[in-house]
Amino acid sequence: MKFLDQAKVYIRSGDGGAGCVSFRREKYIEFGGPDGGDGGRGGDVIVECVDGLNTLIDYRYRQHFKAGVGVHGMGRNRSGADGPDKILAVPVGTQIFAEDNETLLADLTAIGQRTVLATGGNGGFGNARFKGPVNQSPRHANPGQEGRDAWIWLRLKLIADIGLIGLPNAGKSTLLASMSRAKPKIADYPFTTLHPNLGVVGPPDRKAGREFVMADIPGLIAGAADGAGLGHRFLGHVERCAALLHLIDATQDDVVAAYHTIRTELAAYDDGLAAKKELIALTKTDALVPEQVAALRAALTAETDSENAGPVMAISAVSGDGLQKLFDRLAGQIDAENDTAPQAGDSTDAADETEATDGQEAQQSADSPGGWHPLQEQ
Ligand SMILES: Nc1nc2c(ncn2[C@@H]2O[C@H](COP(=O)(O)OP(=O)(O)OP(=O)(O)O)[C@@H](O)[C@H]2O)c(=O)[nH]1
Ligand SMILES: [Mg+2]
Repeated sequence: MKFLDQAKVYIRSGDGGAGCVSFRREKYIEFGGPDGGDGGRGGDVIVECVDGLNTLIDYRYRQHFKAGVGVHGMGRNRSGADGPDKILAVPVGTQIFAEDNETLLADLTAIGQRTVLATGGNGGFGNARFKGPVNQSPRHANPGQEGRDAWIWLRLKLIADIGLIGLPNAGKSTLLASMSRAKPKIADYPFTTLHPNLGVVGPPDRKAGREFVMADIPGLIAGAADGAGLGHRFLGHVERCAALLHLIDATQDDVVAAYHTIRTELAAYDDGLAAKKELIALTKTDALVPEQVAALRAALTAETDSENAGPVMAISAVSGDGLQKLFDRLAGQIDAENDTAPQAGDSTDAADETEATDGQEAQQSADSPGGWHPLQEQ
């Protein structure tokens, strides 16, 4: 499936149906009276987080989403049907921004989470509602309220447990391919990977048990903050990882400089990312003799912040050396992070908004159309 992490779409909630003006007129019935029904409510536009998606590619081909309109009320006190809601299915980790691409409207981080983006218009009251002791044959009814429309941005930030970072050609995709069933493109030239890949990593000994998700993103180079290479564009996808795995190619000339290049770019992107727990692994050790590997590890250990990073590991994605140890450390790190991280109360926003919608319906009054500002509730 093609990867797309940003899309702009148009949404419109349904108009409410109009109320009806009608009077009962039947043979042998003396006092008919008003019997115009209410209009139906327009449908909402709802965004819902679903399982089994990891791209927004569907939104490249379809950009307009309109909820159904409410049906008009009819005589004999028949109310119009409500318009059906329109549900936008998005992958976990999608954020919804207003048209300015800055104002965050919703952040969907758990499967099943829903948020109403635009509430449908209320249906108008039929003339039966306006009957009173003074005016017993009202000849007016309310029109339905109009739906709301807006352009919004969908932005996907993948949610993986481990994010792979490193210079181009460091062997990130090779490691993902050897530890999971993902099949990213691998080649010995820089910028082979042009978009993030995800893989479910299981234990290298293939015994059932612990699994986690690892994300491979395109390589970073010096000056990425200023747009060099593919720039910082994909770093957002590792923002929410429990930990980063920094891969350093052991066969290059200066491993310490490579380490600092990436650290500088992380710091330039965001302080939060630079402070994130980072494990460091020297890779391609199959191409070197053990003494060389030991020397490089010592050089790197001296440079790195061992409190954050811990001991530098040595692995080879090709021969499989060190992968079991790497797996154990990554799994341990994810567990440690999950224990300390506060449990996110994800669904509260969505629940609040649904309640608000119900409240608005109750508020509807004949004269003043209930105020509803679906795109302003921040
Ligand atoms: N000998 C050896 N070669 C490796 C190892 N890991 C990766 N390589 C080689 O290194 C080259 C680059 O590997 P990739 O996995 O494409 O590197 P990458 O970090 O994903 O690179 P970009 O996607 O361009 O950022 C390929 O030719 C791989 O075969 C390893 O453990 N040992
Ligand atoms: Mg790659």
